[in-house]
Amino acid sequence: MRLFIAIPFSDDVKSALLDSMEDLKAKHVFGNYTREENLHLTLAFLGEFDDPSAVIAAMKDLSFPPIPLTLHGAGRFGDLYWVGLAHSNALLETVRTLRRTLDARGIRYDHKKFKPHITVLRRAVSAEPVRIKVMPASMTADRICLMSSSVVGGKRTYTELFSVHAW
Ligand code: 2AM
Repeated sequence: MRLFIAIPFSDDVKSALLDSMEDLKAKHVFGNYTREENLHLTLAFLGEFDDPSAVIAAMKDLSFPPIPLTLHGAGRFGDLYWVGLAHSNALLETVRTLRRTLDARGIRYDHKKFKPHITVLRRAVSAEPVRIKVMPASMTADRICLMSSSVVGGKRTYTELFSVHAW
């Protein structure tokens, strides 16, 4: 199964992200918008991995603080639009600890440098470059989740398999 580890968002943060998407739609930017229930912040992408219990065991070893998150900035990776986050030492330190824990257990993941971003639109098409409006929103993340990703009825669907809580 296709797995990743992510932080889920509060209703306030999701609502601010939906506002950004509505603003892009109003500016005639077309493409594959992220569905509200799929909004998340990925901390580690494991990809195809057939033993979620090994990942769950690794996550049980994890100790991390509550993580303050504030939406801040936005940008594009090619035709992918994202909303960013204000710098958070707690977030960066937690990702470091998570990756060390996965390494210690020999669990493979995508080692690309962590660039905190929330994808709001894929395969964007617009007549001209558009700035993404970011609405103010903050939360404190106190949960990290193991997610599986599959296509159900033609829709990309994320399912929470397990979660660990902040100290
Ligand atoms: P993205 O939003 O930038 O595509 C599920 O696919 C989650 O894992 C998404 O948040 C996705 O980021 C992230 N991810 C990170 N590395 C990935 C990779 N190599 N392939 C697919 N998804 C990846």
